[in-house]
Amino acid sequence: MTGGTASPTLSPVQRSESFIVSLAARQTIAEASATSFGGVAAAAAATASGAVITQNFSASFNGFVVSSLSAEGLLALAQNPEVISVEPDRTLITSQIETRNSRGRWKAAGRKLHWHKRRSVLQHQDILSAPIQSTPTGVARVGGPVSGKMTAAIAVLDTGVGPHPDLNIQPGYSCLRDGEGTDDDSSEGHGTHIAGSAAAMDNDYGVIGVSPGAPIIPVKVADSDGAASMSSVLCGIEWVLQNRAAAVINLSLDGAATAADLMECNGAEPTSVLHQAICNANSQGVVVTSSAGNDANLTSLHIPSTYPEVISAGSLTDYDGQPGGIAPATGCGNIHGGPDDSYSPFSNYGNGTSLLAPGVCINSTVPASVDSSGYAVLSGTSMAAGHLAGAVAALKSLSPDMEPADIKSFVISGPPSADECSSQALEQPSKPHDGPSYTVLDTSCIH
Ligand SMILES: [Ca+2]
Ligand SMILES: [Ca+2]
Repeated sequence: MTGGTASPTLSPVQRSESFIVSLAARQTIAEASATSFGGVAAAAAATASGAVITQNFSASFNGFVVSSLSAEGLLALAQNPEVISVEPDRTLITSQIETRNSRGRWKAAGRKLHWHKRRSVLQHQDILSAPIQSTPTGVARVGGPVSGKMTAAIAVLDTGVGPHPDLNIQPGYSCLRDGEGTDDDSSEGHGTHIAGSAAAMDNDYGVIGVSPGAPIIPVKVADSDGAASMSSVLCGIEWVLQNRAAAVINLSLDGAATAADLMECNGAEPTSVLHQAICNANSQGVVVTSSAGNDANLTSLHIPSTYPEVISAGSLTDYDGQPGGIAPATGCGNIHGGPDDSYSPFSNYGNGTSLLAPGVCINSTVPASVDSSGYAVLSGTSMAAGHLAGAVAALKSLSPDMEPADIKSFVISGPPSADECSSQALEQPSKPHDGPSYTVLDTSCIH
């Protein structure tokens, strides 16, 4: 719903419990509270609706989240000239589809390790046996871990991350306000698994990520079922930008695109608040990566992957960490990944898909509450995004001043022409759907 004089349709949005209000850029939050919203608040009070501002935003976008808004208050807000848009809060879900625990797979158990911190429910698991470090197929398939000091932090806006000793987890933030902190309490270990593909540490146990040991900033925006409200996702982006907490934000989340989502940032017609927030993150040098989604349909119908300012990963099926398509399609669990080195059948495709990265039968870190070994196999475009986020963090670590648009160009098309790597032939696997082909993530020219 846009502001101005147009009469909004109230029926669809009245079902929302809260609304996200975007204000004109020149308007500060204080001014909004004192003037524009004061008028609305008065209207709300007049109808005894008890509208409450629950979150304020200034770094990701200019605006607030309001709850308990009456129909009259909503109408007044939408017609307020300082209000750019009012959109109902909506829900995104995590983009992971399959799991298989790795319990029992690791017979060459090596050293013992301690979890650095434990949730109370894990306290009986004081010491765990961990496997000797191996390079997961997905990390090998994209060219292996990048060498160098990985200093660029990755904010994983997800179900939480860890605890996990094979990850360099730094203090983060929970937008859920559930008192549970930033540990990953999802049944699959979704956020933790993504963090491992991106940045598991190079040590003598477990796995190694694309950007080994890069700081992981857990930002919990999704509940244990993998559902994230739009306001929580915005809260996470706001926190990262306010605190300059990370160089990369990964959103392995998927929601349905609306007409507003397809509008340009800062254009004549307002775009969605999430889109504007991601553009604003870009303008502050923060790269946003995402999953294309697992619906086997058009990426352009999904957020955040449809936004041009996001780098989004579709899923490549690979079973052996090597190109060539010679590995048997044994798969894992019940996943139908299709043949080796092909576009995964479940992956979204088409415009908005930036590139492909491995997303089938990926072994990575999970909390001990998911698997006592600390490692498990998952599939989905979420996992593809984990590899992509790691590659972007490696680029930002080695070239801190590189702009988000240049990083997107690099990971899709290879380095600039002046680079010694520029003549590399970027692999384009056959496509199962109508539409363009995509290159496969390749770390070999990140140095
Ligand atoms: Ca490791
Ligand atoms: Ca292969």
